[in-house]
Amino acid sequence: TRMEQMLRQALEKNELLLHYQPQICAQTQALVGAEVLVRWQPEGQPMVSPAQFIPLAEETGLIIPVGEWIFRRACEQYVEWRAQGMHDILLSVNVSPHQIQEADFVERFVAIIEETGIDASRVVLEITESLAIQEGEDAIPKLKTLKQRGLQISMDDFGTGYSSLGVLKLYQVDSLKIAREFIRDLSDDHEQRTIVNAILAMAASMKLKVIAEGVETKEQYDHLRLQGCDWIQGFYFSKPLPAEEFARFAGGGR
Ligand code: G
Ligand code: G
Ligand code: MN
Ligand code: NA
Repeated sequence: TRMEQMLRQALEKNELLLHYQPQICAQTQALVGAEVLVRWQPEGQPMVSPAQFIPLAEETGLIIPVGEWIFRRACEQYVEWRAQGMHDILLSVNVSPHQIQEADFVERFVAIIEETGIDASRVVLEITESLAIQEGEDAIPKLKTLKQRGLQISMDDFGTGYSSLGVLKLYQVDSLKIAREFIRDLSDDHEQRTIVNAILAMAASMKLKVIAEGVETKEQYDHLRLQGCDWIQGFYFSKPLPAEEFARFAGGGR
């Protein structure tokens, strides 16, 4: 398709860019991390949402070079920020199951860590549970190897799809992200509140950090903070920001 051809060229034409969404400590409101979110701005065209082009990249295999570019660029940016004096926050990068399934996934990611010089313990790989990753049982030793290199693993969109308690143990995740769907109706839906409270209690007993996504209101933030949620990500604190704006946010001493 035309869009596939365009995406194929996007890397060489330098049309991909990264935004960074602040992650905030619920108790202190200090900046604790950034989620890397890719953007595609084709020349002379409107911005294409990753919700559209990531699935296309996955179908066509382009997710491999695109995902590698994203990880390298994000690590380079992080190292640059540290040299400029930014605090040593966490850097969370979404990783597609298709990337993990590649035979040389671990080697490629380790090489990027070494080449960029980023502190591996600051890197969080956000994985999503899916049939693809369940079937590829070799994902588990791969993630284990990366954990031994110091990286952290986070389960994205927790509570949707196939994610379960067993899966958290299996992948030895360090943290989980409560899916936006559960946060949305938090203030007025008793059932959603029960689910979120149960996830928080379960995570605490498993000694997992919890980050809530899609937090847009003070009511949602207050509820999560009082229930012991560790970190908050959402428009209430900030939308995803271009690199320069993120650096300003980080320096602004929230
Ligand atoms: O940023 P936005 O909310 O529009 O992202 C939409 C979807 O695209 C989200 O599900 C997000 O996880 C995914 N996405 C954004 N950036 C990346 C990325 O760098 N890699 C992968 N694999 N998915 C991404
Ligand atoms: O699926 P994943 O969690 O990787 O994607 C995160 C997506 O959520 C990003 O595309 C980002 O733009 C979006 N997002 C982040 N904060 C909020 C929010 O507070 N509300 C809504 N509606 N979307 C958000
Ligand atoms: Mn994510
Ligand atoms: Na998510």
